[in-house]
Amino acid sequence: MTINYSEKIPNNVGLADDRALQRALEHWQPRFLDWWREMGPDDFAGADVYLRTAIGVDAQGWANYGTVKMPDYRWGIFLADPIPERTVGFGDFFGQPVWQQVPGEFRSQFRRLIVTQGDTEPASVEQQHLLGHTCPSLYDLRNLFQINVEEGRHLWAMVYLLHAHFGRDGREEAEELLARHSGDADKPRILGTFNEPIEDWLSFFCFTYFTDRDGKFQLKSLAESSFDPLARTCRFMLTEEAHHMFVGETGLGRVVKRTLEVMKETGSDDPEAIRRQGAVDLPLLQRYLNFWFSSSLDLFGSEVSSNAASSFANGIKGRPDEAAQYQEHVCADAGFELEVPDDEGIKKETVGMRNAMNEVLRNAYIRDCEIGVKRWNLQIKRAGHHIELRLPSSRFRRAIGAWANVPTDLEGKPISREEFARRLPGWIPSAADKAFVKSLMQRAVEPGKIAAWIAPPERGVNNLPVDHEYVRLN
Ligand code: BYC
Repeated sequence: MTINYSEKIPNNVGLADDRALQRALEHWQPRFLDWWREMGPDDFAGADVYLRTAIGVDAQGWANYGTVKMPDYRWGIFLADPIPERTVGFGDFFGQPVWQQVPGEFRSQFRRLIVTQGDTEPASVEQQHLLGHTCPSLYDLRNLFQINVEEGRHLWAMVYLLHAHFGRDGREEAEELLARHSGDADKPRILGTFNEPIEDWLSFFCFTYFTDRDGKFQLKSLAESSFDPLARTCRFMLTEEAHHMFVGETGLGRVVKRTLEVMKETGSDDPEAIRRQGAVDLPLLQRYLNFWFSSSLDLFGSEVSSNAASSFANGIKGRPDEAAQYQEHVCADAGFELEVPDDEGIKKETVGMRNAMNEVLRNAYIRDCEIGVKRWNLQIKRAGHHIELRLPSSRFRRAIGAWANVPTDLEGKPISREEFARRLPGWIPSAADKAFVKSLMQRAVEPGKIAAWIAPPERGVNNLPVDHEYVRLN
């Protein structure tokens, strides 16, 4: 297959003049398309979808909007503009010029991080494979597909780095990114949350709220990297990522809005009464939040991590907004106080700051997650109810790190294993909850029509009306 580079693959990495990169991509691109057809949105290859496509890195005009069939989407490769005379912003090489090539001694560490980042992108597309069939509106269907094609582009972004900077190993890793699959018993995706099924749109909105937000924090940390092509790639990815979190936050806000309308209509906050009207009761929503938040917390890794310490020391992965948010960028002697489990329950322990970088990121992430929850609670309060949605403790239901498999309640208080097993079904979605949510997932595909469990969006996409035919099903 011959590729017309500037036409087919919008890029600012000089692809037309780089034979080695062309050869690697020529080999990989048909495999990517096979993967997309098999694992991407099921059944919508012929649909005309109103999508934005990244065409450059100019803040004013970085994307085009237009109607596209998804397999014809132009997955491009972009690096944000270089920062002149950029220097290493943290760790042992602080203040030295950044690197345009990967230093040999850090090669495997960089490869591991780029592969882990790359692995999540196609994983999320796989998780969302069937959702199109049960979309609550054409507006939502379009947003799902927008996210899917952009996750595809984020995979391209990581594959570009592997092909351009990691030689044969990189090419092999790029193939493997298409060979592992979400939830596959033999070849699962690398990180836990990306093997969780997303079978309904409530999960999809939780995933885009919580899990895409992990993406924001990880990408911001990698955007600080001393390996400049990685930093610039991630900086540009963040432009697209913002929309994914917007879909999550407004999606959950619209669910809350509809539930409040039903509570008003029925004059009751009884979950059964709300369910009879085909809406999501708030305790049910709370259980979904508990599930996806606790799973996404694991994505930051262990509280104490020698990998994180050496990534920071070597200038490989920093903290989000390192220059603006932190005073001290070397962190060689600083300590960090952690709460860890012990026989008595909880004890405090001080570890080296560099070893605690995963926890530093997790804490910043938690603060960011709280913003949306506050907004939804304001909606609830304004409607005259005293119910509050809450994020569970970061100790609750963890599978990675110091709190892995330590039974606690939602407040993070250690409890017995028996009590945990008994109460867990009331804390995360039960089989009956999931069956109920599934029963709500009736497809709405007439322009302007919205499923009964969610309020319409406040505005459409790119100044178009909400009832625009965002997807034409052919
Ligand atoms: N599940 O020292 P540890 C996104 C592994 S989301 C399974 O604790 P470390 C997106 C870890 O890999 C952002 N395994 O932590 C969102 C390591 O394994 P190896 C994705 C886990 O090394 C939505 C071992 O445990 N990007 O973009 O500091 C849609 C010990 O690790 C988990 C990144 O994560 C887990 N939850 O790792 C689409 C950035 N957590 O290597 C896209 C790249 C840890 O010993 N990754 N492990 O076999 C990283 O920066 C780091 O690898 C981690 C922390 C953040 C994962």
